[in-house]
Amino acid sequence: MGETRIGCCNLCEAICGLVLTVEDNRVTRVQGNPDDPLSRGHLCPKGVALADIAADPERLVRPVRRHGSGADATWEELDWDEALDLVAARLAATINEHGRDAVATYLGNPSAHSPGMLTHGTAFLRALRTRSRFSASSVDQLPAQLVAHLMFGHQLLLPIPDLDRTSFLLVLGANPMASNGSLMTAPDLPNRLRALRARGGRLVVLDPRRTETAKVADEHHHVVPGSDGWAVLAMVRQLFLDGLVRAPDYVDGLDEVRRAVKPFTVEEAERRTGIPAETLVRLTHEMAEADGAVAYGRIGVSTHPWGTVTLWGVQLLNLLTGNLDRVGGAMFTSPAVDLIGTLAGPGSHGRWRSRVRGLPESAGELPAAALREEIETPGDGQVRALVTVAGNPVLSTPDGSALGRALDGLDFMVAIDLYLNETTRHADVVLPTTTALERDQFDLVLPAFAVHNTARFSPPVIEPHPDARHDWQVFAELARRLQPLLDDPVPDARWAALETQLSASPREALALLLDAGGSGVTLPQLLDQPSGIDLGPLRPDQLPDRLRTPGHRVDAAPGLVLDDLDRMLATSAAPPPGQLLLIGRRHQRDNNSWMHNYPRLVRGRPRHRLLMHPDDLAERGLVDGTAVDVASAVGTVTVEVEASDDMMPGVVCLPHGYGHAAHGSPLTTASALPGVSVNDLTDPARLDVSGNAAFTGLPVTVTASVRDAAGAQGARETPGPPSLSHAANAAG
Ligand SMILES: Nc1nc2c(c(=O)[nH]1)N[C@H]1C(S)=C(S)[C@@H](COP(=O)(O)OP(=O)(O)OC[C@H]3O[C@@H](n4cnc5c(=O)[nH]c(N)nc54)[C@H](O)[C@@H]3O)O[C@H]1N2
Ligand SMILES: Nc1nc2c(c(=O)[nH]1)N[C@H]1C(S)=C(S)[C@@H](COP(=O)(O)OP(=O)(O)OC[C@H]3O[C@@H](n4cnc5c(=O)[nH]c(N)nc54)[C@H](O)[C@@H]3O)O[C@H]1N2
Ligand code: SF4
Ligand SMILES: [Mo]
Repeated sequence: MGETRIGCCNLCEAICGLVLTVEDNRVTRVQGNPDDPLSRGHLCPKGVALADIAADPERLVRPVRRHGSGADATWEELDWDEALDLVAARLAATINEHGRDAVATYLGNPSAHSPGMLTHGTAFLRALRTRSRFSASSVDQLPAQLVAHLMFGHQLLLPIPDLDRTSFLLVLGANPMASNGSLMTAPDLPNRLRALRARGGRLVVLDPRRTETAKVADEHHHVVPGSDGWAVLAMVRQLFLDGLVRAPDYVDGLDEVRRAVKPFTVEEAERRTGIPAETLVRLTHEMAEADGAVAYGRIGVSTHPWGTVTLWGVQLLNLLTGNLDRVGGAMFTSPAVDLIGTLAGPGSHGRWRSRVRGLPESAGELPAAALREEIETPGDGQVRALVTVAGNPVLSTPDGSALGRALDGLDFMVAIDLYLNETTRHADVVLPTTTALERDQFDLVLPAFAVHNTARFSPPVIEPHPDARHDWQVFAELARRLQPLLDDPVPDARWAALETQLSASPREALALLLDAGGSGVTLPQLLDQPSGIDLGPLRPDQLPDRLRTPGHRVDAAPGLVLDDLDRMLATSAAPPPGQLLLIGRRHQRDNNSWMHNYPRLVRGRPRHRLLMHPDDLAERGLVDGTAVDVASAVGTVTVEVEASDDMMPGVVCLPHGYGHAAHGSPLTTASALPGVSVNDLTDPARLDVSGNAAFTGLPVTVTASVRDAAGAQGARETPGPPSLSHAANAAG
């Protein structure tokens, strides 16, 4: 029964190919596509739930406008023209009265997975011309982008593990068995890791929790959260000491690196990280001597007080062991569409500063952790209107509760989103868009991070709802309606260029980008081969040509990073007395803060609990399964605790993206789900030098709950806005 269509999943970076069964314009079956050259039939439970997104009766298809607020809010449906005119008029009024920076934007994670966002959303942002730009990048991968910008000359020149050919993979702060890989597009991770070990390769994991990935590794070491920089820099130092440095001749700054890592001895690293000194020495030698080795660090070392330093150290390990740009090492991809030199700029840091805290922009954006204060602090340039796109910063950025309160003080907020969520429920107007299965779907970004070069285009699998619009149509309409209302419109020549960009559909834009990419792949070929085109394994020996630095040289010793070493050296090794260090986690069936309203994904064992080592429970007289109060400098939440000997003693763990009930989610299934928002505890003052939020290693206390267990579902209202006085020694 039904018709078979080839499509793809856009929910995570693995970009799996799908075979879908469609009956009466409904997806009735989702399977992995065995003919996809990258995903080879892989599918995870979230991919199956793609069908639920398109069919969900609680998903918005028409614009809605809020009347009243908080629990009393009601939502009125608007027709598209009325809604778009209203939004353009309110944004124009704010800009005309208060200036362009008075409109802030926040782009959430799924915007990277929508072609229309990348082709048309970017044009809309350019039409707004605001410096108050925020996104999920600064609660995610900003340090990796900054390191690539500084060392290799472009924020997207990210070295990718050559997973299918490496013989030594060192993983820091990533759990690809649950996340399916990130800045390493690698669907079918379990089989790829099995193949690594079958060919005699080794997998070594450093993580404060014995994760699903650690459990399939050859070696796992617990590491004190936030301390990884000591481990990697001690390994770099060891390479120099033991004469193992094999850097290519296009590298500058090796002497500075050698001097800078002097204080990072393996003995001190042992004190800081908990990893024995002799283990660090051995791992250094194993990596240097392997036939193709690569170190890879992700969220656990990116949302980290020293994310930039640590990821710099990770790239130094690859570079100095001769593994950059080498088969089996850390390699650059050759995607059909090259974003470098087309849609993406080279990156930047510190070209301007945030108004309130003076934080430097990075990659043209300000830290998401600074959005609340920019809304609440009066004065010139105060943010008075907000545009969110596919995001949920109330659950996903530090001290989200305080941000939620600040949103109610805005003059105007519009959200471009599929749902009323914990953030968009504060909006005045929500403009919904079609979902991935209803639009042309192709990846502009993720093939640039993939472990194998492929290209793929998927036409719509089902017809969109007749009242729904594509995101690119919404962006184009908003930009066109805004322009004539501005006292100071976009100058003619620039507007003409934007109008050209807005009037091509994403499909047409793709054809042009493919031409510019020079890979030889054309749109007709992609349409002809819906399972995707195999462009071969990652190619070695692209350096130094591929580098975007002046003179095509790697800068091994960027000043910004070296300066931050002093901040790291100045911290004490002793953990705060009586406190535990909080880390996060992901589960295969969670997807950041959304998809909790699909019953098939939330079934089963509870996943929201605080994980704690049994010794830490015993020491506090706490009992497995009971409610505990978890308190940080920012707030307190009450949640059930679960004993887990996977945890490093002294470390506790909560997932992000929960706390729907306490944050007023109107969605039936999600709001009935237990759990709290970890970002009611995280601290906007803790930042990496890039401006990225430092979620990990947050000091907390855990005590038996003073509230009854029934209260264990809610976040407690946190008293007043937190003090930002410790911002100066942020991330301490
Ligand atoms: N403490 C802690 N906090 C974290 C993290 C952590 O590890 N620990 N991780 C961080 C990371 S890595 C990320 S990426 C962020 C994610 O945080 P955000 O990007 O702020 O939010 P998401 O949870 O991804 O919410 C996505 C929203 O986009 C909507 N959406 C989905 N698809 C589409 C679409 O096609 N079009 C439109 N217009 N909307 C769509 C969904 O309905 C949902 O409301 O969270 C961060 N927050
Ligand atoms: N199922 C699922 N898949 C996802 C997502 C999802 O929400 N659900 N989100 C997607 C997104 S937006 C992203 S960015 C990626 C993230 O992809 P990953 O980085 O693989 O994500 P996590 O599973 O959060 O893994 C982070 C690991 O870091 C560890 N960690 C925490 N602090 C430290 C530390 O200080 N040092 C070290 N060494 N380790 C530490 C944690 O214990 C955890 O195991 O996943 C993507 N894939
Ligand atoms: S691994 Fe990611 S891309 Fe693949 S099916 Fe699951 S959610 Fe979709
Ligand atoms: Mo992310």
